[in-house]
Amino acid sequence: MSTTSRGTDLDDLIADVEARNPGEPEFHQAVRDVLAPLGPVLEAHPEYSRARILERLVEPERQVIFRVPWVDDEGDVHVQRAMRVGFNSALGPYKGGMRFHPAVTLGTIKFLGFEQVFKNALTGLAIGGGKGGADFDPKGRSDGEVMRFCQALMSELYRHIGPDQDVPAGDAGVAAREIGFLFGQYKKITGHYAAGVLTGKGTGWGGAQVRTEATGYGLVYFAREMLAARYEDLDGRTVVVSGAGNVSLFAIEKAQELGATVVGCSDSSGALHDPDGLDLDLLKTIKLEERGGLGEYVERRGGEASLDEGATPWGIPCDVALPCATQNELDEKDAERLVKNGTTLVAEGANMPCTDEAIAVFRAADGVAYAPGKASNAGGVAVSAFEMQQNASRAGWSFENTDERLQTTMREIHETCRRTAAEHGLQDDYVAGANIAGFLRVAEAMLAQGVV
Ligand code: NDP
Ligand code: 2IT
Repeated sequence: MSTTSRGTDLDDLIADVEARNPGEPEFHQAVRDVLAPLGPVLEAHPEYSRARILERLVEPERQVIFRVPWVDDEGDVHVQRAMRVGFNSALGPYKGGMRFHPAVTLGTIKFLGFEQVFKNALTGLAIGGGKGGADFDPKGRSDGEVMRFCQALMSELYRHIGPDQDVPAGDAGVAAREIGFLFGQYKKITGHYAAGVLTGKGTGWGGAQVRTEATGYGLVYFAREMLAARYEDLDGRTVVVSGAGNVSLFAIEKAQELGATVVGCSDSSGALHDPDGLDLDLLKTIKLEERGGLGEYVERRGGEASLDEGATPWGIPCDVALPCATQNELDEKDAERLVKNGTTLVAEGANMPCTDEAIAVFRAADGVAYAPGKASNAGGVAVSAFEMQQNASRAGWSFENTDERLQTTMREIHETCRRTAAEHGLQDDYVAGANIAGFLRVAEAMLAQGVV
């Protein structure tokens, strides 16, 4: 890999990150992915190396880890570990979601926080990068249990967040219900109705229209731009998404609206194949209202719908693949199957869903366009930033207006990725375009703000 003018080898820096952050492979992976295309940029900008921009970027500005004890419906006490990482505030307050999942570790949150820095930069909005979460498993928990856990978590988190400091939102396992409970407890403790302290609030009390739909819709808007770049559109295409959560369901909705047939999705029980096209109303009832599994869908839908238990959906032939479940859910074999089955577009709805080996397969394949999540799933955080704007001005935008702005934002991110890649002699390279463009915006702000 390239050497910067100060003599800092990028490989040395990655080795240093690995040594200083042991046992955090996802964080190492995210750092590697961002740094890989930066060699020529650092050569062109020796001032970044002199100011140690990269060394500062890979070190979170702050990390808070705390205990969350809570009581379940039977009266048993549980102890969870929660955390919030403020990664970079050069462009604005720390901004990023909270994830509730039993597998959450500090390494997970650091990888997500690091990605968020560059994603947020790509939106062109005034938001820094941060992320948080807890190893709490919401599956099978009652509303009362989830409320008590959220209240216990906020009893510590409240002192670290604020509309100008750090603004959490949802991520996997955290959506409108949890944001409501978190906000209620923040208000109770502080005595302030600081609407801009959290985003993803209910639309009746400070939440932005379209925030619920924004990541999935934005992903499909981005895919539409990728297709348009080669004079194609979504109409008549076959699509497969993974996951059946917030991002997936609204990606399915928008893809269907734009004329695609979505024939597969997945959840933790397995891969659902519905050759007639997914019945989204039924899927939403089962996944959002009943919090059930995809086996229910097969029972109630009938026809040719089937569930392949424990499988990923990447064996289902499709033109467009949208991984929207979780990190590293699509590996090299999955990528090879997709390419073999004729998939020509892969856009990430989840954060880092494709392994490095899978990405290499897509990039080497002829005629396959691949977009990394930090570009294609930025619609969610963009509408979160719109929510902050509305909260600060005590205004409310309509659904149509917000959706229009989301479309514009996704079009601009797409354009930024392509232009930046082309400027560096890398035609159609969304990976290089996204990482370089995100990096340049953050680096310039850090340089201007001095050594802090
Ligand atoms: P949700 O919790 O709403 O949904 C996640 C879905 O993926 C669920 O259906 C879940 O199954 C499934 N899933 C999770 N892990 C696995 C696995 N190992 N194998 C198979 N299925 C799995 O999360 P979101 O939709 O909010 O987030 C999904 C991804 O998108 C995450 O990577 C997140 O970071 C990213 N993202 C989210 C944004 C947002 O606004 N929410 C914004 C940008 C990115 P089950 O239903 O059985 O639990
Ligand atoms: O990964 C993400 O971009 C999110 N989970 C959304 C973050 C936000 O602040 O809306």
